[in-house]
This record gives sequence, structure tokens and C-alpha cells, in this order.
Amino acid sequence: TRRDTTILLLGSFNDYIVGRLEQEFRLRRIASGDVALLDPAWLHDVKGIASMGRVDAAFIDALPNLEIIGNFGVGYDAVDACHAGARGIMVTNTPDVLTEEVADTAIGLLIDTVRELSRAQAFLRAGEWEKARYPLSKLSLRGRKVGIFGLGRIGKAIARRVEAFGLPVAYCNRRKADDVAYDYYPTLTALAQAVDTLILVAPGGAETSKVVNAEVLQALGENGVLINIARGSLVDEEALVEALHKGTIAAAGLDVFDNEPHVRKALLEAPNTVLLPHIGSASEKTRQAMADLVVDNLIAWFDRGVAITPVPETGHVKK
Ligand code: 8YV
Repeated sequence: TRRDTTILLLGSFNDYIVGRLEQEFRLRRIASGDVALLDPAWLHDVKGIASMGRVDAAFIDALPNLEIIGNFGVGYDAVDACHAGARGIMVTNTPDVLTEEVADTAIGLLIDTVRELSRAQAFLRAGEWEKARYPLSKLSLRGRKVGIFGLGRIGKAIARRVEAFGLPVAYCNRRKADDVAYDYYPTLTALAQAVDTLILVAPGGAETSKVVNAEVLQALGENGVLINIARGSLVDEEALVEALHKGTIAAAGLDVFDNEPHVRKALLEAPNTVLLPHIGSASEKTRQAMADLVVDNLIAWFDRGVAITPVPETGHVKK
């Protein structure tokens, strides 16, 4: 029966998902997708994975009876979905349930970066207001043109918010979207040239690795603001640090980093930045909805032989 099916939990999940999984399955837990952590006594029992971290080809191959990997998050660049697909293993992610939350965070980060809300609060708390007024912010949202790199579900939710702010939107995407009227640019450099505010919402992985390089930052220009709520891997962080120091761009707001949770010192010390610890989807409400979708995918798979939200690379996989 399903309650005798072994699910392997990878990473530090919250109590809610652990509780739900314990109710529905037999659970094994390890800290990460490291083959050395697998116990030969039970690795043959593992039929499903619920994961918050890396699941590479070697790890997939080390589990002979694996059928499904449920990724906690809409971005699944940490899972080798192509390899899973080739091996007939299903991969699911958590789309839709976090779309509006992440879009809210992106807008909050944008406003904070441009109008210096966090820095102004630090000024007040340090008692500085008693002595002087907070300096006028050099930047404003007014008059900006916003470019969105990656016009998927979250990109569109951000675009709708930006439109409501009265700002024009342009985008770059693998293909032109036919359900929006925003200006389309086929390359990131062309988009950066056309706008002064660039919001990154594209998936991580090899295709987008370090696409925001010195050339793109140069194209964004001295009034430029970079916002990243996607993956740190999209940005050449060394080039970004240099661009911030030199004034090649004006400011950056980052929720994601190349080597999380480690944030490179040069970035912590760079001027005009707002840095957040990857909290885009991190409300109790949204994280619970994501957890439910991970568990519901596993239940659907073992009860009915179907996944609710399969990723495209494994859309063909049958139980
Ligand atoms: C992560 C995210 O899932 O959905 C995504 O792609 O980046 C987040 O919601 C979360 O940080 C847990 O790894």
C-alpha cells in the first residue's frame, strides 16, 4: 500500500511537510543528495524523493527503484530533469501556488532598491533623524522603463504590477508571447539597452548561466537598476560588483546568489544594494501551499499513476 512506500526527504524541510509526508508515506531523511549518505540497508526501498536541493545524475542512478522526484520550488535547476526523463523517472515542481507571492516580493525589492526604504529605516533606528534629514534618494521609480527577462507565470505577474504603477514594460524571452502587448526583444543585451530597470525571472541552469555579464550591465546604463529574484547563477557577480563600484549601473536588489547561503564579501561591501536571503516565496501561507503540492504530486503518482505538475522534461514519463 501507499503507506508502505518509502519517500526520501532531502534537505531541511519545514515541520509541516514532514508531518504530511509522515502521515501518507514511510519516510527516510538525509541532509542532501549525496550518494555517500545513502544506506544500503534501505536504498532499494526508495520509490520517491521530496527535495529542496541538488539531485544529480549520480544520485538518481544510485536509487534503482526510484519513480518520482518532487521538487519543492518552481525552479528545478538543481534537479537533473533530463537525466530523470531519460531514465523514465517523473519530476514535479510547484508552479502557480507561489506566482503572486514572488511577484509581490520582486516589487517590494524594486521599490526598496530605488527608494532606499531599508537604508532610511536603518538611519531612523540609529537615531540619525534627530540630527539631520535623510538625504533625498537619487533614484525614483517615476519615468522608468522596466525590462523583464523571462516572461513566464511569475514574469507576467510582475509585469501586471509594473503596468499598474504606470510604467512601460518590455521583455526578453525564449519566444515572443502572443497574449501580451509588451515590447519584445530577442536578446538580453537589446532589452538592457532599451530599459533602465531589469528584473530577472528566468530559470537557472546552463542556458542562462552568467547571462547578466559586463556587456549587459553596460547596456543597462548608469541609471540602471538590476533586480534578481530568479537564480544567482544568472548573474556574473564579479562583473556586477565592478559595475556597482564604477557606477556602470546605479543599484541592485538581489534575493538570490550564486553560492547560497554564502554571499560573497565583495557583494556585501558593494554600494547601492539591497540583499535578501532568498525569501521570494517564503511566507507561511505560500510555503504550505508549495509543500501540499509536493505531497499531492507524490500521492497522485502512487495512488493514480499520474503527476499533477510534471516538468516538461518528464512530461512523457508513465508510471
Ligand atoms: C525555493 C524557489 O523552492 O520556487 C523556487 O524556485 O526558489 C524557492 O521557492 C526555496 O528556496 C526552497 O529551496
